[in-house]
Amino acid sequence: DRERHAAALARVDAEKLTSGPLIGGKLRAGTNPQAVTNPFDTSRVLGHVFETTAADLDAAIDAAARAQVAWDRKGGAGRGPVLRAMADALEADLDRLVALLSREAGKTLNDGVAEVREAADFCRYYAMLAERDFGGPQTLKGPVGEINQLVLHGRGVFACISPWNFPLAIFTGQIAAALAAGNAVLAKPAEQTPLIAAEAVRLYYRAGLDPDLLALVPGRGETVGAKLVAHPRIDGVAFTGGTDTATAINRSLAARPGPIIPFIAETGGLNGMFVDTTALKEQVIDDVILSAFGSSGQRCSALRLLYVPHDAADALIEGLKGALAAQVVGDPSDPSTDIGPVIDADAKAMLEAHLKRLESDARIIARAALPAGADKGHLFAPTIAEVPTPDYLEREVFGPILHVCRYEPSRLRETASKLAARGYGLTLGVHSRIEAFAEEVARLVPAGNVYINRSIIGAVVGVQPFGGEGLSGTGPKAGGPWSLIRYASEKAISNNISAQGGDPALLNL
Ligand code: UN1
Repeated sequence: DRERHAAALARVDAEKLTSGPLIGGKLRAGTNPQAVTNPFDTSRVLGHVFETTAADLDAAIDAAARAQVAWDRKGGAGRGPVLRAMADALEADLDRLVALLSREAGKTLNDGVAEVREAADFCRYYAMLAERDFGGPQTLKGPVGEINQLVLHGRGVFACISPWNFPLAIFTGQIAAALAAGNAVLAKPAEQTPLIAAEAVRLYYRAGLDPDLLALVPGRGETVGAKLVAHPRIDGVAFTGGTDTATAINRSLAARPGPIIPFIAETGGLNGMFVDTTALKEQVIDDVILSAFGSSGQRCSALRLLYVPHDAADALIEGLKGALAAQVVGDPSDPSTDIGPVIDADAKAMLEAHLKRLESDARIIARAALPAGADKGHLFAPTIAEVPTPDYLEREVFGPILHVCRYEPSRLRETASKLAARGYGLTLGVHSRIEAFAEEVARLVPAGNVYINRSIIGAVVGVQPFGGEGLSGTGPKAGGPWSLIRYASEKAISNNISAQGGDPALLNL
């Protein structure tokens, strides 16, 4: 594996990659070229991205709206095979995609492999939902003399706006859901990761998707993203990213004249884990390190706040210190690295500002060591801090900082309620051998995903449908049985067959 990865990295390094508006299968000139660099070593330019113009957006929407009609008519069973072919194409290109994920998004090789597999899983899972009679017609029981049926259609052209932290899996997964339900898609990748997005779109084309059904429209949020969601001909928006951006999109959609369209949002979390004195210490330590520092803490599912009972706190903190010291921080494309860089200079500056706050009103417990030359990119030393209050964090701090809070078991309710009052609801962890404890915590803290005696990251498609509520998003969850519903429009057709004296078989719609 090592040699395969090294060879793929060398090939990607030798290429000059380009991303830009991909419309009808063709790369358009776009505007405002920007260099795309490696977050571990910003002196290394991987390629360039060209921003989408307003005219490009219009052209993409024209093509998409035209192509969508025939795509919707194919029905779920007709659409599934293209998504399955996409899954195969992703797997066939695994080495190259892992290399790109490492260079462009700073992913470790293990995270990269997991991400390519997740992207393929989304495609196959949504293909299965589509093929399993998605769209109907489903006949519903009603009065004698009437046929009542429910049918689902694609809504039209969906805007899919995706984040840099899963630039392949979430990018591909949103598109797969929208396509499976019968839509065409305009996909806007994160500004930091346009190259892997262009690869994914080219793979969809190679898998046999009509290129008019999927356009790539890269660019900045405040220009391309804003124009996209304000466009009068967009029929739905799927967004994964920060809570603030989701709020801005919501506002823009509310101000839009014309049709009211669905907004599917998966946003940030203020994810807690509650440990009691019956928990198995070694397992807690492993699961906490993975949950807080895996992917450099750059997952919306990542652990931010660990609540430990007073009596177990010192021993747990000691264990966490030792485990953090054993983590290797460095070049994500080196197979021995556990924790790579954060995504960009802004992310690092935000973490440094937060660290200053921790130094003044909390207590730094441990920081992992950085390798020599760490400042050629955006490495940030993973940090554990003890905070004085259960609601110390007002909002998500996206990166490798774990906050530990001691609590008095007799005041569990109060502690948990303070976290809950922040209004997020994404992931929640519990470590305990007492079921009633887990149940109580899960009652007190809202969460879309509750994990008991395990890590709180790495939701598996089809097994742990992923997504939250409140400030964490709208649902439907990704990778679950109801994932496609809000991408579709529902039509109930009621036909009074007695008035026509007809044979139901002839009237079947
Ligand atoms: C995200 O970080 O935006 O469960 C969501 C997990 C991943 C999270 C993806 N599926 O860790």
